[in-house]
Amino acid sequence: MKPFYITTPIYYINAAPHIGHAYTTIAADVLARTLRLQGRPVHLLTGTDEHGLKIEKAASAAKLSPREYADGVSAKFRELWKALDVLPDDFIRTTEPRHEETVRRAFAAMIESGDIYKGRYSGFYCVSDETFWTEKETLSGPGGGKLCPNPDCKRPLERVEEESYFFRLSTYGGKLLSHYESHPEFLAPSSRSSEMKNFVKAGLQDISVSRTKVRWGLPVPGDEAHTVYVWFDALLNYLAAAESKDASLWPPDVHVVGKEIYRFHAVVWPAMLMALGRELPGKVFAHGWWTVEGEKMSKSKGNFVDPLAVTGEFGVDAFRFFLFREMPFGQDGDFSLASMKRRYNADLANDLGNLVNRGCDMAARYLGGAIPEALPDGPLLDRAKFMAAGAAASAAIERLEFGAALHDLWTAIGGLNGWLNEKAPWTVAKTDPPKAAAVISELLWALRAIGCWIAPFMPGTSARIHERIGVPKAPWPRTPDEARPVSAGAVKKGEPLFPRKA
Ligand code: ME8
Repeated sequence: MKPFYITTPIYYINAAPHIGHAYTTIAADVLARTLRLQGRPVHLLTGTDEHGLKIEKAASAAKLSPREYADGVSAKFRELWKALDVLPDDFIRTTEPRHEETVRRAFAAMIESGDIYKGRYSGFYCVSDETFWTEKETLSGPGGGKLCPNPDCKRPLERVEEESYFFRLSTYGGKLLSHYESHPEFLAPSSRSSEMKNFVKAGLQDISVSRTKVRWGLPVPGDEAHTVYVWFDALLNYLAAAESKDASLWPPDVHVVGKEIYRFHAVVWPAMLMALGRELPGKVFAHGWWTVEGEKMSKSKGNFVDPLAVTGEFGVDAFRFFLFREMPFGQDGDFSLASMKRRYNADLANDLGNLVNRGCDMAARYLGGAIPEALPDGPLLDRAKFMAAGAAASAAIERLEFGAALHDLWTAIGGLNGWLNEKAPWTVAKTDPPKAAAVISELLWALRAIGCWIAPFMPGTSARIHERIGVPKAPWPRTPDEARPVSAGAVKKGEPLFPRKA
């Protein structure tokens, strides 16, 4: 069976990783974990984007050679994924021979086919975005200078006048539009598709794919005065990684990217693949952006949030949870320590943590710590409805609707809390101990399922819940039967999973 191939963007290494980077990669990891729990083979790719002027400048500011600089920052990204419980199957660097070889071959093949030709570029270049702009597209700045039209950038642009290779993007408009039509799931979320379609319908220009002024890059095959434009280079990482591991991985099932790089992934990249005669990815999904305390994160404001600072205070799982609970995937949202704390206390300490604690404490007290072999006759809980929440969450994750998945799960957790208060086994125990025991064992059964369902978002917490209720390893239950209680598990009382934050 072909592994489900998921990619994140490869990250620029001109700055230390921040919560925006963590967002894309954790999203991909949540999807990967969900599919793995269902027993499907998955291949998750991430990596670092190491060529281009931006990196050359960052290296020189750090007084290092680009390669030394790249080695250091790329390693930081790898360590970050480990610290955030992200499990990539492959990590590609654009300075690796396997990547460089693919770029060289692709460039040469496209020169050969006529999809790349030599011309002269005259226009503007944004070093920060590594993006070319025509004069018409730019904004006017002070003193007649031109500014980057990306609303999140607006930095001064460099005027570029040079010989350049061009990719014949203009010839792919019709083919792209018919692909969008025949594959309605390709552009996602659907709210972003009209923007891409309109951009293509307005007419595509050929794009410059080489630079003569950038030395830190791959030489154009046969013409070393030019280096390959960093985006042409970077996009090919998805193909290079697949070809070097297992050719049957191709095509990717989903590229998860941020909205600001959607055009590269939804227009330029599929056109490049068409030129190369390769199959297109199944889906290109654009997520929204985080601001911090209402402000865009930027070097000038110095307000980048280091994910490790957040996890140091709240734990890895609370951070992974917050990212997807707080804003729907695909929309923009705001990060603040105050909202993180609010969610932590309400959803994790109160709703989930207390429920687990109550279940384990009561099991210790009324069941002697043992999980009963069989479920009570009941049903005391609407089991079908409860199980439907897990199935709905899993289906939502497959649609990359992570917020909806957590909403379903927390509705089920809220429902369990309400049900428990209504059944009040601590009171019933005084008059009808078997009935109280039945409610508690039903609760443990439900906690086992909750422990499974939260695993993609909160792998550590999932394991701790299962450990506490004496289920060392649990598969993903899709039906009540699969979620049957294990025999003779020992329930443990323990510390709160999420101690309240003052
Ligand atoms: O674009 N909120 O790399 P990158 C949410 N090298 N997501 C954010 C964010 C924020 N504030 N800031 C960044 C590149 N991201 C290229 C990709 S792929 C062939 C080449 C996300 O390091 C952003 O949306 O600038 C993107 O998905 C990812 O971080 C990488 O950004």
